[in-house]
Amino acid sequence: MTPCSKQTTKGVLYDVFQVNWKSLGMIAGVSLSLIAAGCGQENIDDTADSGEDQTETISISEKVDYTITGIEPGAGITQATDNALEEYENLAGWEQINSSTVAMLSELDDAIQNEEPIIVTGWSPHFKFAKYDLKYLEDPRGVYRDVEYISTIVRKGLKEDMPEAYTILDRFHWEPADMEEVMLAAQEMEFEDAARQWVDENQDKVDEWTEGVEPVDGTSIELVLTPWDTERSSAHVAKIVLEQMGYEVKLTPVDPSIMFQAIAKGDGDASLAPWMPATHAAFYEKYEGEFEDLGENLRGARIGLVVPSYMNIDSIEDLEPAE
Ligand code: PBE
Repeated sequence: MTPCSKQTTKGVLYDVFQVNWKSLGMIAGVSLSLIAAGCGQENIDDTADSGEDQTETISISEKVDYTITGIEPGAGITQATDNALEEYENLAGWEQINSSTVAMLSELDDAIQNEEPIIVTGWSPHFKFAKYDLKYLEDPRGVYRDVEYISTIVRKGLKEDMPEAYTILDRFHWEPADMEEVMLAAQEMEFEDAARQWVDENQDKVDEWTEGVEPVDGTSIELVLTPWDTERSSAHVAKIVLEQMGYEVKLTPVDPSIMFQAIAKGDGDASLAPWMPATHAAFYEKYEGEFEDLGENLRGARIGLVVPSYMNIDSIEDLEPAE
Protein backbone atom coordinates (compact mmCIF):
# COMPACT_ATOMS: atom_id res chain seq x y z
CA MET A 1 0.00 0.00 0.00
CA THR A 2 1.48 3.36 -0.95
CA PRO A 3 -0.73 6.21 0.24
CA CYS A 4 2.16 8.67 -0.30
CA SER A 5 0.79 10.07 -3.49
CA LYS A 6 -2.41 10.99 -1.71
CA GLN A 7 -0.85 12.70 1.28
CA THR A 8 -0.41 16.08 -0.26
CA THR A 9 -3.50 17.74 1.17
CA LYS A 10 -5.44 17.32 4.37
CA GLY A 11 -8.62 16.66 2.43
CA VAL A 12 -7.20 13.69 0.62
CA LEU A 13 -5.95 12.23 3.85
CA TYR A 14 -9.42 12.32 5.41
CA ASP A 15 -10.85 10.45 2.45
CA VAL A 16 -8.16 7.82 2.39
CA PHE A 17 -8.27 6.93 6.05
CA GLN A 18 -11.85 7.85 6.78
CA VAL A 19 -11.02 9.61 10.00
CA ASN A 20 -13.72 11.46 11.81
CA TRP A 21 -13.44 15.05 13.04
CA LYS A 22 -11.74 13.96 16.23
CA SER A 23 -8.61 13.02 14.31
CA LEU A 24 -8.48 15.86 11.84
CA GLY A 25 -6.15 17.99 13.89
CA MET A 26 -3.72 15.16 14.38
CA ILE A 27 -3.64 14.34 10.70
CA ALA A 28 -3.11 17.94 9.76
CA GLY A 29 -0.39 18.24 12.34
CA VAL A 30 1.60 15.17 11.30
CA SER A 31 1.25 15.07 7.54
CA LEU A 32 4.73 16.47 7.05
CA SER A 33 6.38 13.98 9.35
CA LEU A 34 4.49 11.17 7.61
CA ILE A 35 5.98 12.12 4.34
CA ALA A 36 9.42 12.29 5.92
CA ALA A 37 8.93 8.90 7.56
CA GLY A 38 8.06 7.13 4.35
CA CYS A 39 4.28 7.35 4.37
CA GLY A 40 3.46 3.95 5.86
CA GLN A 41 0.07 3.44 7.45
CA GLU A 42 1.71 2.23 10.69
CA ASN A 43 3.28 5.61 11.10
CA ILE A 44 -0.10 7.20 11.11
CA ASP A 45 -1.37 4.90 13.82
CA ASP A 46 1.73 5.40 15.95
CA THR A 47 1.41 9.10 15.80
CA ALA A 48 -2.29 8.89 16.50
CA ASP A 49 -1.59 7.10 19.77
CA SER A 50 1.09 9.44 20.98
CA GLY A 51 -0.67 12.64 20.05
CA GLU A 52 -4.21 11.85 21.04
CA ASP A 53 -4.94 14.64 23.51
CA GLN A 54 -3.47 17.34 21.36
CA THR A 55 -5.42 15.99 18.45
CA GLU A 56 -8.78 16.27 20.02
CA THR A 57 -8.10 19.73 21.35
CA ILE A 58 -7.18 21.14 18.00
CA SER A 59 -10.21 19.52 16.48
CA ILE A 60 -12.53 21.00 19.06
CA SER A 61 -11.34 24.49 18.26
CA GLU A 62 -11.85 23.91 14.54
CA LYS A 63 -15.14 22.17 15.02
CA VAL A 64 -16.65 25.00 17.05
CA ASP A 65 -15.28 27.34 14.39
CA TYR A 66 -13.25 29.27 17.00
CA THR A 67 -16.52 30.51 18.41
CA ILE A 68 -17.94 30.88 21.91
CA THR A 69 -21.71 30.81 22.07
CA GLY A 70 -22.61 33.72 24.33
CA ILE A 71 -25.82 35.25 25.69
CA GLU A 72 -27.17 38.83 25.74
CA PRO A 73 -24.67 41.52 24.67
CA GLY A 74 -25.33 43.51 27.87
CA ALA A 75 -24.63 40.66 30.31
CA GLY A 76 -21.67 40.84 32.64
CA ILE A 77 -20.50 37.43 31.47
CA THR A 78 -20.33 38.81 27.92
CA GLN A 79 -17.93 41.49 29.05
CA ALA A 80 -15.91 38.98 31.09
CA THR A 81 -15.66 36.76 28.01
CA ASP A 82 -14.42 39.68 25.92
CA ASN A 83 -11.76 40.08 28.59
CA ALA A 84 -10.89 36.39 28.29
CA LEU A 85 -10.53 36.75 24.52
CA GLU A 86 -8.00 39.52 25.16
CA GLU A 87 -6.24 37.81 28.03
CA TYR A 88 -5.60 34.36 26.51
CA GLU A 89 -3.15 34.46 23.59
CA ASN A 90 -4.35 31.02 22.52
CA LEU A 91 -7.79 32.55 21.86
CA ALA A 92 -6.38 34.80 19.12
CA GLY A 93 -8.89 35.01 16.30
CA TRP A 94 -11.74 33.59 18.41
CA GLU A 95 -15.14 35.23 18.46
CA GLN A 96 -17.98 35.43 20.92
CA ILE A 97 -21.40 35.27 19.26
CA ASN A 98 -24.07 37.00 21.35
CA SER A 99 -27.81 36.73 21.04
CA SER A 100 -29.81 35.60 24.06
CA THR A 101 -29.87 33.13 26.92
CA VAL A 102 -32.73 31.27 25.23
CA ALA A 103 -30.77 30.96 21.97
CA MET A 104 -27.65 29.80 23.82
CA LEU A 105 -29.64 27.14 25.66
CA SER A 106 -31.21 25.95 22.43
CA GLU A 107 -27.81 25.66 20.73
CA LEU A 108 -26.45 23.85 23.75
CA ASP A 109 -29.35 21.42 23.60
CA ASP A 110 -28.86 20.82 19.86
CA ALA A 111 -25.15 20.18 20.31
CA ILE A 112 -25.78 17.72 23.14
CA GLN A 113 -28.45 15.84 21.16
CA ASN A 114 -25.86 15.38 18.41
CA GLU A 115 -22.86 14.90 20.73
CA GLU A 116 -21.12 17.75 19.01
CA PRO A 117 -18.70 20.13 20.69
CA ILE A 118 -19.88 23.53 21.83
CA ILE A 119 -18.46 26.16 24.17
CA VAL A 120 -20.97 28.44 25.89
CA THR A 121 -20.80 31.22 28.43
CA GLY A 122 -22.40 29.59 31.46
CA TRP A 123 -23.19 30.33 35.08
CA SER A 124 -24.51 28.71 38.22
CA PRO A 125 -26.94 28.42 39.79
CA HIS A 126 -28.67 27.37 36.59
CA PHE A 127 -30.80 24.38 35.66
CA LYS A 128 -28.57 23.47 32.72
CA PHE A 129 -26.21 21.80 35.21
CA ALA A 130 -29.03 19.59 36.48
CA LYS A 131 -30.36 18.84 33.01
CA TYR A 132 -27.04 18.06 31.28
CA ASP A 133 -23.63 16.72 32.20
CA LEU A 134 -21.54 19.89 31.89
CA LYS A 135 -18.23 21.21 33.16
CA TYR A 136 -16.51 24.56 33.55
CA LEU A 137 -13.25 24.93 31.65
CA GLU A 138 -10.37 25.72 33.97
CA ASP A 139 -9.42 29.36 33.86
CA PRO A 140 -5.74 29.53 34.87
CA ARG A 141 -5.61 33.28 34.28
CA GLY A 142 -8.53 33.85 36.65
CA VAL A 143 -10.55 36.01 34.28
CA TYR A 144 -13.83 34.57 35.60
CA ARG A 145 -12.55 34.08 39.17
CA ASP A 146 -13.48 30.99 41.13
CA VAL A 147 -16.42 31.90 43.26
CA GLU A 148 -18.85 34.76 42.81
CA TYR A 149 -21.11 36.33 45.36
CA ILE A 150 -24.27 38.28 44.69
CA SER A 151 -24.53 41.62 46.42
CA THR A 152 -27.36 43.83 47.59
CA ILE A 153 -26.97 47.49 46.68
CA VAL A 154 -29.29 50.35 47.65
CA ARG A 155 -29.55 53.98 46.68
CA LYS A 156 -28.06 56.58 48.94
CA GLY A 157 -30.59 57.83 51.44
CA LEU A 158 -32.63 54.62 51.55
CA LYS A 159 -31.58 54.02 55.14
CA GLU A 160 -33.12 57.34 56.21
CA ASP A 161 -36.16 57.16 53.91
CA MET A 162 -37.14 53.53 54.43
CA PRO A 163 -35.28 52.16 57.46
CA GLU A 164 -37.54 49.09 57.67
CA ALA A 165 -36.90 48.01 54.07
CA TYR A 166 -33.22 48.84 54.50
CA THR A 167 -32.95 46.52 57.48
CA ILE A 168 -34.69 43.67 55.70
CA LEU A 169 -32.59 44.07 52.56
CA ASP A 170 -29.46 44.29 54.65
CA ARG A 171 -30.32 40.97 56.33
CA PHE A 172 -31.46 39.19 53.19
CA HIS A 173 -29.11 36.25 52.75
CA TRP A 174 -29.72 32.80 51.35
CA GLU A 175 -27.94 29.81 49.84
CA PRO A 176 -27.58 28.72 46.21
CA ALA A 177 -29.85 25.74 47.05
CA ASP A 178 -32.62 28.17 48.10
CA MET A 179 -32.31 30.11 44.88
CA GLU A 180 -32.30 26.88 42.88
CA GLU A 181 -35.49 25.81 44.60
CA VAL A 182 -37.27 28.94 43.42
CA MET A 183 -35.78 28.67 39.92
CA LEU A 184 -36.85 25.05 39.64
CA ALA A 185 -40.39 25.70 40.87
CA ALA A 186 -40.63 28.61 38.43
CA GLN A 187 -40.21 26.19 35.54
CA GLU A 188 -43.81 25.22 36.22
CA MET A 189 -45.38 28.35 37.69
CA GLU A 190 -44.94 32.13 37.79
CA PHE A 191 -41.90 33.42 39.66
CA GLU A 192 -44.29 35.24 41.94
CA ASP A 193 -45.88 31.95 43.00
CA ALA A 194 -42.59 30.09 43.21
CA ALA A 195 -41.23 32.83 45.48
CA ARG A 196 -44.35 32.81 47.65
CA GLN A 197 -44.04 29.05 48.02
CA TRP A 198 -40.39 29.37 49.09
CA VAL A 199 -41.30 32.08 51.62
CA ASP A 200 -44.08 29.90 53.05
CA GLU A 201 -41.74 26.95 53.38
CA ASN A 202 -38.86 28.97 54.82
CA GLN A 203 -40.67 31.21 57.25
CA ASP A 204 -37.95 30.70 59.87
CA LYS A 205 -35.34 32.19 57.55
CA VAL A 206 -37.64 35.05 56.58
CA ASP A 207 -38.39 35.73 60.25
CA GLU A 208 -34.68 36.33 60.81
CA TRP A 209 -34.75 39.03 58.16
CA THR A 210 -37.85 40.74 59.50
CA GLU A 211 -37.39 40.26 63.24
CA GLY A 212 -38.19 43.42 65.18
CA VAL A 213 -38.99 45.41 62.03
CA GLU A 214 -42.18 47.46 62.26
CA PRO A 215 -44.64 46.97 59.36
CA VAL A 216 -45.29 50.00 57.14
CA ASP A 217 -48.46 51.22 55.52
CA GLY A 218 -48.20 50.90 51.74
CA THR A 219 -44.90 52.71 51.16
CA SER A 220 -43.75 52.22 47.55
CA ILE A 221 -40.38 50.70 46.86
CA GLU A 222 -38.78 49.84 43.53
CA LEU A 223 -36.43 46.89 43.17
CA VAL A 224 -34.26 46.76 40.08
CA LEU A 225 -33.23 43.37 38.71
CA THR A 226 -31.50 41.90 35.70
CA PRO A 227 -33.37 39.60 33.31
CA TRP A 228 -32.11 36.16 34.39
CA ASP A 229 -33.81 33.51 36.50
CA THR A 230 -31.29 33.88 39.33
CA GLU A 231 -32.32 37.50 39.77
CA ARG A 232 -36.00 36.89 39.11
CA SER A 233 -35.82 34.51 42.05
CA SER A 234 -34.17 36.87 44.54
CA ALA A 235 -36.23 39.87 43.45
CA HIS A 236 -39.52 38.01 43.77
CA VAL A 237 -38.64 36.61 47.17
CA ALA A 238 -37.67 40.10 48.37
CA LYS A 239 -40.91 41.40 46.89
CA ILE A 240 -43.06 38.90 48.79
CA VAL A 241 -41.23 39.55 52.06
CA LEU A 242 -41.47 43.34 51.70
CA GLU A 243 -45.15 43.08 50.74
CA GLN A 244 -45.80 41.06 53.87
CA MET A 245 -44.27 43.98 55.76
CA GLY A 246 -46.71 46.40 54.16
CA TYR A 247 -44.68 47.70 51.20
CA GLU A 248 -45.99 48.25 47.72
CA VAL A 249 -43.24 46.68 45.59
CA LYS A 250 -42.42 47.35 41.97
CA LEU A 251 -39.90 45.17 40.09
CA THR A 252 -38.03 46.67 37.16
CA PRO A 253 -35.86 44.37 35.00
CA VAL A 254 -33.00 46.06 33.10
CA ASP A 255 -29.51 45.31 31.78
CA PRO A 256 -26.76 45.14 34.40
CA SER A 257 -25.21 48.50 33.45
CA ILE A 258 -28.62 50.20 33.74
CA MET A 259 -29.23 48.45 37.05
CA PHE A 260 -26.14 50.11 38.57
CA GLN A 261 -27.01 53.40 36.94
CA ALA A 262 -30.57 53.29 38.30
CA ILE A 263 -29.44 52.74 41.89
CA ALA A 264 -26.64 55.32 41.56
CA LYS A 265 -29.08 57.94 40.27
CA GLY A 266 -31.79 57.03 42.75
CA ASP A 267 -34.25 55.97 40.02
CA GLY A 268 -34.55 52.60 41.76
CA ASP A 269 -34.31 51.92 45.48
CA ALA A 270 -32.42 48.65 45.70
CA SER A 271 -31.08 45.69 43.76
CA LEU A 272 -30.16 42.16 44.76
CA ALA A 273 -28.64 41.49 41.34
CA PRO A 274 -24.93 42.53 41.24
CA TRP A 275 -22.60 39.58 40.65
CA MET A 276 -19.10 40.14 41.98
CA PRO A 277 -16.14 40.18 41.96
CA ALA A 278 -15.84 39.38 38.25
CA THR A 279 -19.16 39.45 36.45
CA HIS A 280 -20.23 43.05 37.02
CA ALA A 281 -16.89 44.53 38.06
CA ALA A 282 -16.75 47.04 35.21
CA PHE A 283 -20.27 48.37 35.89
CA TYR A 284 -19.69 48.37 39.63
CA GLU A 285 -16.51 50.39 39.32
CA LYS A 286 -18.16 52.88 37.02
CA TYR A 287 -20.72 53.83 39.68
CA GLU A 288 -18.71 53.01 42.79
CA GLY A 289 -19.33 55.55 45.55
CA GLU A 290 -22.73 56.51 44.13
CA PHE A 291 -24.63 53.64 45.79
CA GLU A 292 -24.43 51.79 49.09
CA ASP A 293 -23.26 48.17 49.06
CA LEU A 294 -24.94 46.10 51.78
CA GLY A 295 -22.74 43.09 51.09
CA GLU A 296 -23.45 39.64 49.78
CA ASN A 297 -26.91 38.10 49.74
CA LEU A 298 -25.64 34.80 48.31
CA ARG A 299 -22.24 33.14 48.07
CA GLY A 300 -21.26 30.34 45.72
CA ALA A 301 -22.32 31.54 42.31
CA ARG A 302 -20.01 31.03 39.38
CA ILE A 303 -19.49 32.06 35.76
CA GLY A 304 -17.17 30.76 33.06
CA LEU A 305 -16.83 28.89 29.82
CA VAL A 306 -18.92 25.74 29.97
CA VAL A 307 -18.80 22.62 27.79
CA PRO A 308 -20.55 19.24 27.72
CA SER A 309 -18.56 16.74 29.81
CA TYR A 310 -18.04 14.44 26.82
CA MET A 311 -15.69 17.01 25.32
CA ASN A 312 -12.09 15.96 25.87
CA ILE A 313 -10.85 19.32 27.07
CA ASP A 314 -10.34 20.76 30.54
CA SER A 315 -8.88 24.21 30.30
CA ILE A 316 -9.32 27.40 28.32
CA GLU A 317 -5.60 27.09 27.64
CA ASP A 318 -6.21 23.85 25.72
CA LEU A 319 -7.94 25.76 22.95
CA GLU A 320 -6.03 26.61 19.80
CA PRO A 321 -5.75 29.98 18.11
CA ALA A 322 -7.64 30.47 14.87
CA GLU A 323 -5.34 30.36 11.88
N1 PBE B 1 -25.63 36.08 34.45
C1 PBE B 1 -26.65 35.67 35.40
C2 PBE B 1 -25.71 37.56 34.54
C3 PBE B 1 -25.88 37.83 35.94
C4 PBE B 1 -26.71 36.73 36.40
C5 PBE B 1 -24.38 35.53 34.93
C6 PBE B 1 -25.97 35.60 33.13
C7 PBE B 1 -24.64 38.38 33.84
O1 PBE B 1 -23.75 37.82 33.21
O2 PBE B 1 -24.72 39.60 33.90
